[in-house]
Amino acid sequence: ARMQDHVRTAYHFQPAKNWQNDPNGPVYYNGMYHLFYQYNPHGALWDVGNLSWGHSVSGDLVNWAALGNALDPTAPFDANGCASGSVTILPDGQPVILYSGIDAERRQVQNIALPKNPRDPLLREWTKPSYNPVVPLPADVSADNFRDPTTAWLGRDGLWRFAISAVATGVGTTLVYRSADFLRWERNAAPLHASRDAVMAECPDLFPVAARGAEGLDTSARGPGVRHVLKVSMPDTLQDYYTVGRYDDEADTFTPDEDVARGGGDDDYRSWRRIDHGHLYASKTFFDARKNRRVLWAWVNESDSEADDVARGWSGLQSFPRALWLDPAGRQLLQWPVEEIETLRRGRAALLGAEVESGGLREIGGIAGSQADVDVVFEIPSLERAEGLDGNRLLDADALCGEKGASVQGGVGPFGLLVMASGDDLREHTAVFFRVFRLLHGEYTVLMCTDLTRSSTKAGVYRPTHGGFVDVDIEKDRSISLRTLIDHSIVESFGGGGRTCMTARVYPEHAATSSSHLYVFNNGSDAVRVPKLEAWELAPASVNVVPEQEEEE
Ligand code: DQQ
Repeated sequence: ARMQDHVRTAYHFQPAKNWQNDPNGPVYYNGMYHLFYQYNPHGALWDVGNLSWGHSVSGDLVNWAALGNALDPTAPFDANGCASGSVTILPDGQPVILYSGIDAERRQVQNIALPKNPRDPLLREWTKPSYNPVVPLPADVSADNFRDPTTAWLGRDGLWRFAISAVATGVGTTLVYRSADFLRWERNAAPLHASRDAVMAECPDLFPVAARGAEGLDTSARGPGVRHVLKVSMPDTLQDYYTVGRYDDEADTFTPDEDVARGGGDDDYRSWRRIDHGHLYASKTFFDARKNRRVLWAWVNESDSEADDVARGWSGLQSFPRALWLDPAGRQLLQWPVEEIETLRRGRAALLGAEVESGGLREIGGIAGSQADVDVVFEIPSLERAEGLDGNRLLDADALCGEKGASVQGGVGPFGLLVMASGDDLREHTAVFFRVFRLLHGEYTVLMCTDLTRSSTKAGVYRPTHGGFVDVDIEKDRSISLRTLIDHSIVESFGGGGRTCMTARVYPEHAATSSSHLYVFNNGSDAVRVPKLEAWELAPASVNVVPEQEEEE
């Protein structure tokens, strides 16, 4: 029998074993959800020569059945790895994979793959046509900087387009290719977007959002009432950035909305908004026609040591799938765990109309704290004692959360949750909390933090403080909500109704032998009210469970 693995999650997507990274080709097809993912079938660590596409299917985005690999590096055009890519459903219902191969000469090229048997409802086997690559490496693009094609969309001229990351003549750029038949592709002279940076932005995603309402749109949607989001992943900061803007569907260019460009200007992705202010990368969305929503997946890697990953035999999670849409003001995305998570809810604990005094700590008992879904609203009776903040610290949320951690007494806040806490003495705990500041000109701002400094007593674990401001009008609202999903070694938090999201990895040692606790705390100077707190224990989902007899290969 295998040793109990207290780091393994209960309802997050993981293969049964080995390394996974980027989500690839998520799609709703023929009544089923598919998730492909970057997978090393040979071990728990990253290995560029061993990039395959793992493949699982689900009826509900919660329970997953593992299928055989969809792609392995077997052909001359992907001999050194099948890197990231997407799935597009053609108008006749035919799904197509578009992916980056690292070819026998180590050039990055773009390939397609088709279902071997189009009548197989599970799309188990994929064929890579021998005429690949469909897009060879362009002359002005460096060999190792041309990858991660998006889901394609159809223009009003009847041509397909996809976007892809490249470094072209030394400039980090997102290119657009067009095709009438999905086989012969031509590059648009103008890039979709370029930065002055020499760093390649990975895993681009361009998708439409409705100007109003939470409904998602098909990737080819256009017309009045449709706006677009461009998202990229930056390998130097390991963060995903996005901005809302205008996509010109004739010129195939994207212009960020001016009021969204923050700090460095719109050609520096790092000044854009963040998909998540914690530990999350390589996100990718798809349109879910079953529920008319757009859903985001993302890779959440480990932050303990490689030796630990090898000992456990696996590495990497996918974030819990999130529905996303534009906030009513049109400036930012709202993200929220897909509602199917509620099918896992079992025991419930609640606080209704409680007051948490200055220095207060209240346990939310009666449910398993290591597998929980917490939904809480904090009401702020007075902003009078808010701490002052210099405006230049607004670009510095991580550091600010470091200086003003959960145990540093403040004015309005810190208040929030302590999760994955050891019950005895709180020796180990992870704090997710808010702190309200008053800026010099009198406006208020809300900082959200996930403080990992006491998340684990184990040596060699990365324990940062994650921070982000929450774009709400606290003076008007006088309350702020927090939703937190806890799953053994991952804590995903959604502040202000999904305006600011924060994912963290935690490795508490107490969880190996004892249960984890959940608390509400307030280290501000005044009491805060908790008009509503509901917490549910979540049952384990069935995620890629391998039948006993198949376990040894
Ligand atoms: N990982 C993939 C690349 C992508 C990077 C390879 C992002 O295609 O650019 O596994 O994590």
